[in-house]
Amino acid sequence: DERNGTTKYNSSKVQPVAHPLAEESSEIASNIAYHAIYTPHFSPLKFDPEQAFYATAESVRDYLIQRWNETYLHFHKVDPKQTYYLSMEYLQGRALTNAIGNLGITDAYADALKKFGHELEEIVEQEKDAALGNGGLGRLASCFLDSMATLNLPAWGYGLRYRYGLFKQRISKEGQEEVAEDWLEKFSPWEIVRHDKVYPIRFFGHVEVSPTGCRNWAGGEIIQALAYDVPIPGYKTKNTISLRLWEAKASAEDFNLFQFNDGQYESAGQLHSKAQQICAVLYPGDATENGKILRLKQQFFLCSASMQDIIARFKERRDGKGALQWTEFPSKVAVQLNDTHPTLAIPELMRLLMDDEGLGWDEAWDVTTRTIAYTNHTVLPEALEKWPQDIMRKLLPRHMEIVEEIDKRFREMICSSRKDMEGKLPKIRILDDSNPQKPVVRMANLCVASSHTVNGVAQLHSDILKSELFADYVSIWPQKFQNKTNGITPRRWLSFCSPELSNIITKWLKTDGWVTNLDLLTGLRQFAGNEELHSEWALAKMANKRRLAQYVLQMTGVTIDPNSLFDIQVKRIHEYKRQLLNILGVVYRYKKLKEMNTEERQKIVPRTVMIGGKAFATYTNAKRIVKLVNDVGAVVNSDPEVNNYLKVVFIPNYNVSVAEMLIPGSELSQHISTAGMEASGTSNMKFSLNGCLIIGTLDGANVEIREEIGEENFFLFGAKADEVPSLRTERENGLFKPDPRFEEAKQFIRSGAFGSYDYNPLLDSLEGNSGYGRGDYFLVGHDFPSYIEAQSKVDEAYKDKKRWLKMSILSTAGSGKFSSDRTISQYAKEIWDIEACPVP
Ligand code: B1H
Repeated sequence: DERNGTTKYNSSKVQPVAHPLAEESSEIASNIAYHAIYTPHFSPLKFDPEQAFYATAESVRDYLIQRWNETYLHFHKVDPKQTYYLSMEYLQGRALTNAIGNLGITDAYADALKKFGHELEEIVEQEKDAALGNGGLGRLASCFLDSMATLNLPAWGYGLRYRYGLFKQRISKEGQEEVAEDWLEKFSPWEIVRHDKVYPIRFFGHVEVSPTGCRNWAGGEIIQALAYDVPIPGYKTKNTISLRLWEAKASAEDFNLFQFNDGQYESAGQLHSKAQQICAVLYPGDATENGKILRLKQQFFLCSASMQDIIARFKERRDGKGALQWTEFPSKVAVQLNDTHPTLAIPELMRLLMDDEGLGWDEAWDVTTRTIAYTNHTVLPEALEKWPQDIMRKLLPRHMEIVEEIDKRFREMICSSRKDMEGKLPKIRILDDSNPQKPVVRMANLCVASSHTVNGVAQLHSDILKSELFADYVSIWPQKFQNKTNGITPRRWLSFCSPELSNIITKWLKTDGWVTNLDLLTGLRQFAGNEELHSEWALAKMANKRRLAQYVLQMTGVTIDPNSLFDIQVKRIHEYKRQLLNILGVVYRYKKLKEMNTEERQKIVPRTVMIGGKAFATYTNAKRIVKLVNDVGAVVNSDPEVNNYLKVVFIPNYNVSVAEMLIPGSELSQHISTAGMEASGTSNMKFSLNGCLIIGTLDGANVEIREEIGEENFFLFGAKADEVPSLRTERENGLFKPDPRFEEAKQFIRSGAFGSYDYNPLLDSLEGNSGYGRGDYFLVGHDFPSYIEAQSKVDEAYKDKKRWLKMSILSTAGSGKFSSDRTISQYAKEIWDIEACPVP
């Protein structure tokens, strides 16, 4: 090696060896050194943490590729029924800790890196988060992949390879600023480009009819979808499945050399730049006409590439096994739609079956409806997708025809066999022509009509779907509707993010079997009052709190006391999630502290309130909330009278990695949405699993968490879902009498106590009588008094250390149900009808 002796992998005297599957730390070190030299991404002078990360990742990748190949070949040989999870979002976060943890080689890698003078903890920090998602829906998809692999299920994910993921959040004097997140700046070591997996995706064009009446989509523009596979290793199994992300490309033939040579650079590469736009960013704003077309293009791009790939694989696996039987397709393929975003998979499958494979409508419809299942993730009206028919007809003329036919046949079915429902047709049909200026396609209706199963994501949410949003369909297809309460992977969200607590759990349960069988955590209940466990538990929590305090100091410059109660609310900023209720409570607490004398203050439980989350770039009130939290923090934290008793910190740029740091250090977390509005929530499960207590409403999965851990271990407040409509009506009728404490908190902000920014428009949304976003639609005023009282109960409980520790242990002990392994097993059995296919 010609490199000079200053490089660390040289001076370490480790011999570079291309030996991918060693498990001894010395062999691993050799393999890392090998990659530093032969898979180089940097000039060879340094082996700093960044270079070390890439060489380490390349080395881990060798394991993954080996297993991925074996898994693929095994599935190909056994040919089991396989599930394909279609999602516009995956929030993968970092992969290194997870990969070596699932492979069971963490210690060996830590030792290997020591030979180069590096600490594993420092190296993993080098990795950028893959943030190809917005929030819970995207993170759920990633947890599901981990469980599918761990359960050895023949199941895959399909998504898009966005060039820029979710924006990076910066906090300035103005509040939130969005910066493009360049997760591919250096490149991602985890993806494998599949140059042989390329499919043409058509846009625009027209429908041709042949003399025999066959319809065919032609013309328009064609963009290529190229596959990038991200291997997803299961925990303690060889099975390694795939997250296949599509990238858009134009082909060389589409590059007009003549124009280019003529100096017309832009028009020469027109299709290339159009292709680039498709995967440029996650969820571009859809306020403008162009934005809308682009979002619809993205959705179709995912659906068409994935369905073509699924059909190709179906054919590949039937090869040499006799004639193709399309009726067999649903016994080999299950497709799960992660919300309505991939709805176009339905008309695309119909099109491919009819126009390319020659099936008739009835046969194609039968295959499609036995293949597709749909998960609903929200009842918020603004999130229910409706696509203008004119846009769809222009971009996807053949699909619009198919959707019209599905709508027509649905109406005919109702008129012929469900006369009683005829009056409901305008509401339940797929096309909505009620506004002749702007007819739309209702994607949720299309999904319900075309899926064999429709599920909600927590019991309460599924009940609401059946009694409200989809009530009419329940009377038509009662057997379609199911619940699948969400879950989280215990690997990332306990084992790997809090090794301290994990070791204690393993010690007391005398097994680490809980990592794949989370119900075993109930075994902790018998020790919930054990003093020895208490002191170990408290030590682990304290270590995690110190690590978090260190992080907060680094990121915000604010010093927080690890002996104070760590109270956290982290999630996307949305009015229904009610960060405003949280901060109004903080403002009220601050005001009361100011009014106390020193002696009174000394009885107060010191608290550190942390709030984090991103606001959608054009969501004005959400951005005002971010600014308010920061402004309140600035005043409170620098107020010497009270800042020993209260600190308020806005955690910038909340993402998966930040969550892995925050959650283990939390003691109280807030899940305080207006009842009936949060479909499930999944961070509530992560906090609870980590022994953090919840203050929350009876909403989403909170209901089930409270059932599992016991109502005495949950700080409940607020209106119930079934009371919300009448409370809103009451409000509209001017009958709401606000609590004086609520008025006091708002007035304090209006008085300018937190600076000169005009918070009146934000606070005005909590006043008045009616209207969405006005008239306190989210019932902050109604729930404020019970919220304040629940917070007092929190303080009381925290004063009693033994009681708090017991509650904390019981939270972890009661969290077994919320493993995504349980959720995915239920999908596998009750929706997909697939079975494990472990690689021997
Ligand atoms: C959830 C979304 C969502 N529900 C539209 N719906 C989007 C809707 O980019 N878009 O257009 C993106 C996301 N996300 C969340 O799903 C629910 O709010 C949570 O309660 C739930 O836990 C999560 C997973 O089921």
